[in-house]
Amino acid sequence: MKTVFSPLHNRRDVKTELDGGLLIAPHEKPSRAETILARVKSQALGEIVEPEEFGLEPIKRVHTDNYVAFLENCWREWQADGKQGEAIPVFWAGRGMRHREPKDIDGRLGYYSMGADTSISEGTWEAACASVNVALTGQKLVAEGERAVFALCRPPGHHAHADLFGGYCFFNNAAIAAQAFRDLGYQRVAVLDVDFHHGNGTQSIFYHRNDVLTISLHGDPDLVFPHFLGFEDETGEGEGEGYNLNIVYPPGTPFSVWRQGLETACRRIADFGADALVVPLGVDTFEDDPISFFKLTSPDYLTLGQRLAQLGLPTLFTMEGGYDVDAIGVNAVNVMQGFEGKA
Ligand code: B3N
Ligand code: MG
Ligand code: ZN
Repeated sequence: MKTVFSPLHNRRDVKTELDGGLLIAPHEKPSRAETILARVKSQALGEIVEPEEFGLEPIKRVHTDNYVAFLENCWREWQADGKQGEAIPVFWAGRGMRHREPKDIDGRLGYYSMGADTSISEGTWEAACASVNVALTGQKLVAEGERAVFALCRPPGHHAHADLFGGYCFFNNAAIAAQAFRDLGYQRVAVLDVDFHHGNGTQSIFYHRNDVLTISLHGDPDLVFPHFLGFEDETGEGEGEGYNLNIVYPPGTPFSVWRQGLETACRRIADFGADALVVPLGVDTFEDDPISFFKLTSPDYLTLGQRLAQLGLPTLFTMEGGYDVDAIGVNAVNVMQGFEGKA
């Protein structure tokens, strides 16, 4: 299987993540992608491809023009305002307030974000654009006939809404790739999010549509991020009614239970008649992940890959979460090797 990778992911190297009232060292860090790449190489998974440049047009099929402009200019504006640290939102439009874009950078940071966990600094824009190019290059390779491609995206994307960043995400790589499949003539695209966290951005982007089926298996949002979306009664709206499926699990969930949801998801995708599959892949479902609470083990990721392959669809994997850096290379590449038939 080919892997698409961009060294430009390293341009995102923030020093802060607001957690527990402290500015801690970020969980989402460059070594994550480097570790996965090293495993791709050591396992000889396949060719490693640099991304093509796709520009902003495919991004704007999913994200609003104003949000894209905000991300492009945020760091410059923050610095021009004389701020000393990294850009972190601290103000939001609470209930009863106006949801309109303010002019100043503090207001705009709040307007375009869902939390204060995700700092912005020099290079975030370049890395986020490169991550989209990685996903779109993978999408193009699949459309050209590759059975499956691993888009080693960093930063991740599945939390990003049309006009919101957060949860370490800026552009929704998986949603942009799914839209690119549609724009190339694929009629029905399925997105199966197997990251520990709800794919709230992807759900939101396609919530009113019946041409992109969105499914996410995740930790109960009553207990974990993203807190305000991802419940099982969210099934889509309007034409999209019935085209969103959330499968929610409690702390301690082992693979034997999680895989029942995977089975439900796979049957739904087959019924839908998908002609392409995008898999936002997080390995923060791992038993030793520092911020999550599922109990998957490394061999379980082989089984996951095998099951996804049985769908028989052209498949694009986009890398999302996973923070046990010692294990993410093995676990992510196990999915690819399972997909290719390794037991
Ligand atoms: O959820 C957290 C969080 C939880 C536990 C932590 N510990 C135990 C130190 C620290 C942080 N933070 C909110 C932001 C999480 C973003 C999730 C990103 C992700 O993997 N999405 O798929
Ligand atoms: Mg998920
Ligand atoms: Zn995650």
